[in-house]
Amino acid sequence: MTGLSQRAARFDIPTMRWLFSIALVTALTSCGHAQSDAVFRFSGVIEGFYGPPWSHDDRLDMLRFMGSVGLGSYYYAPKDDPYHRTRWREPYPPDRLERLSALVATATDHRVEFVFAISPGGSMVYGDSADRRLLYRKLDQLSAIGVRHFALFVDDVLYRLAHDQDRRQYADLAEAHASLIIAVRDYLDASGATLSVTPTTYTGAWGDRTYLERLGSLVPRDVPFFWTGVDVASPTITAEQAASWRRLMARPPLVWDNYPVNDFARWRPFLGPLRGRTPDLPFETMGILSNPMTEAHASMIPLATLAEYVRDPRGYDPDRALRRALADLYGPSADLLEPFVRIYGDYPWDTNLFEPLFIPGTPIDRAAVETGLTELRQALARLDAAAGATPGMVPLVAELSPFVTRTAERLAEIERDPAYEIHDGMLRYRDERDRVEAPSMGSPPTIDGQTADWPRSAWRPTHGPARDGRTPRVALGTHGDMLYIAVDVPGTPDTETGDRIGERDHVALILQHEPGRRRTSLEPDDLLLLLAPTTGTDHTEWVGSLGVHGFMAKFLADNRNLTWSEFLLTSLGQPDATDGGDAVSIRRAVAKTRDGYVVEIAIPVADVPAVRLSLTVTRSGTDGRISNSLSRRNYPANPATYAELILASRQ
Ligand code: LTM
Repeated sequence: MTGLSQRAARFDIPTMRWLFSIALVTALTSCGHAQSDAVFRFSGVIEGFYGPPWSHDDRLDMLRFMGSVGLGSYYYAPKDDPYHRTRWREPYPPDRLERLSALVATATDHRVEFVFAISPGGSMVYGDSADRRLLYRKLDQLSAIGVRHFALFVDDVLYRLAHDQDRRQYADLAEAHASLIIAVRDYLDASGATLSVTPTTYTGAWGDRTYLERLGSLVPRDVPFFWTGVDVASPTITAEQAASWRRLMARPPLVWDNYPVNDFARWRPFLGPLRGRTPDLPFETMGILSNPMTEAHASMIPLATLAEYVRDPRGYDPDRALRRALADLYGPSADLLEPFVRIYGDYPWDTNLFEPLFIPGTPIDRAAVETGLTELRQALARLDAAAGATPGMVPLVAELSPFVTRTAERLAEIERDPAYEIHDGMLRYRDERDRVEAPSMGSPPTIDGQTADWPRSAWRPTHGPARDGRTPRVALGTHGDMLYIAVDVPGTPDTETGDRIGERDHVALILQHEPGRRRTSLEPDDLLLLLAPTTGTDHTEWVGSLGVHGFMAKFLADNRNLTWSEFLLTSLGQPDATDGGDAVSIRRAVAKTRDGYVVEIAIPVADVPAVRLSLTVTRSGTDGRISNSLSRRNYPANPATYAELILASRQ
C-alpha cells in the first residue's frame, strides 16, 4: 500500500464523506461560484443546560416542532438528569426508560436523529475497566430502545486527572479522554452507532489549547468535537474563527451555540432571532446545534430563526426570520407578543432593562422598569384571552408569565429594602452601609484554626438569619501586606449532604483588589476561596480552594444570579487546592470548635487602601439552608454581595 492509501484505509466511510465534502467545497469555492450551495451537515438542538430539565411533554412538542422546521438532530443531555451526569453509572429506571423510548419513537416519526449524550467526567476513573463496563452497559440500555447516535460530554469537569489510577495510567487529561473516546467509538462501531464529543476545552474564551490539540491528534477525525465559539455564549461565530479551531483540533467543529440558553440568567428569556452567525459558517463547520432555554416553547421562537438560517445562511435576514417565526408559530396572535419580543429581544451580552434589579451594582430606573412591567402585564392579559384559540400559546404563556411575576416581586423587594434610596427616580444601593474596617494588628494571628490570638475587638456579627439564636462571626485585621480573616461558625456543621463541597456547609470568599470598581462579575485577578469542614470527625482537614482564573471567573460571571449550591459548586465537582496560581501564597486552616467550626485565612493584598470582599457562610439544617454574609446585601439569589473593606494599615 502506498502511504496515501494506507492513510485512506484508516478512515472509515463517514470520515471519507466529510473529507470529500470539504474537498468539494474547497474546489467549488476556489471556482468562485459555490457559496450559496454551502449546507450544514447537522443542525438542531442540544438540551444541554443546567437547572430543571424539560418535561416529557416539552420534549415531545420540541421534537414535533424540530421536524416541522427541518432541524434534524436532538441531543438529550440535560445536565440535571442525574442518569445523564452524576448517576451516569446507573441504568435508567423502567419509567424513565419508557419515556426515553417514546422520545426516540417520536424523533423517528418526525425525521429527527435522537442522540443520547452521557457526561461521566465528574466521577469516572477514565481508565478503569469496571467503570468502562458500566458505561457500555448504559449505552447498551439506550441502544436497546433504538438509539443509534451517542455523545460523550466532558464539558465542565476538572481539567486535570482527578484519580490516582488515571494519573498512573495516562500522561495527561487529553490522553485519558482520547483513550476513552476511542474505546467508546470502537464499542459503538460494532453496531454501526455514531459518536460525537464535547471536550473539556470547548470555547476560545478559556481552557487548555494544548489539551485540545493533543486530543485532536489522538482521536480519529471521524469523531466530531463541539465548540461554542470564541466565548461560551458567543456574539459572533464566523468561518474564520471556526477554521482556527479546526486547525487546533484537526477536524471542523460542530458548533454548540449557547443561544438562546438562559440557565445563567434565570430572570430573563431570550426571544430575539439568531444573529452574528456568518453565511460562510457551513464551509468550516460540521453543523450548528443550539442549546436552548429552560422554557421549551419560548425557545421555539429563536430556534425557528436558527432553522431559517440553516436552510439558507446566505439569504438569512434575522428580523425577517423573527417575523416569520412568530407568524408561523402563533398566527394572528403573534402581534400580541410584541412587548415580550421587544423587552426580551436582546442578547446575553446586552444589558436588559431589568438587569439592575437582579444584578446589583447599577442604579435602577424605577419608572422605566414599571413601564416595562405594565406593558408585559397587559400583553399577558391579551395573550391569555387569545390562548384558547391559538395552538401552542397556552404553554408559551405559562412559561413567560413567571418572568413578569418574579420581576415585579424583585422590584417590590428592593423598594422595601432600607439599603436602597431613591434619588431623581433612580433606586440606588447605599454602598456606604457595607463599608467595614480591617484594623491594623500589632502581631499577626497564627493560621492554625485556633482563634485565641485574635483581639476581641476584631470580631463582628455577620448579617442574615440566626439558627438557634446564633449567627456566624467574622474577625478582620491587617498586618504588613497581609489581610487576616477568621470566621467562627456555630452549630454542628453538615459535612454529609452530597459529595461535593457546595452541597455541604461552607464559607465562600471572593476578594477583588479594586475598591473603586463596583462589579458583581468576577475577573481573572479576583480570588475565590471555598472552605468547608470535612466529613472526618475532627474537622481539621483543609478541603479545598479554587484560585479564580479565567475559567472560574467566566463561569461565575455568567452565573452570578444563582446561589452556590444551585449551580456553581455542584457542577464543578470537588475543588482542588492546587488550582489557580494565587492559592499558593494563601494560608488557611479549618478546625473543629467545641460547637461548630472555625476558618482562618491569610491573604496577601495589593498595595491599595481598600479591597472588596464578598464573604458568605452557608449552613444547612432541618429547616433548610441559610446564608449569612459580611455585607448587609445578602440576596439569596445573588452570591456576589460585597463589602468595601478598608485596610487600616494603608490609610
Ligand atoms: O456550553 C457548554 C459546552 N457547556 C455548558 C452548558 O451546559 C451551559 O448550558 C452553558 C450556559 O450556561 N455553558 C456551558 O459552559
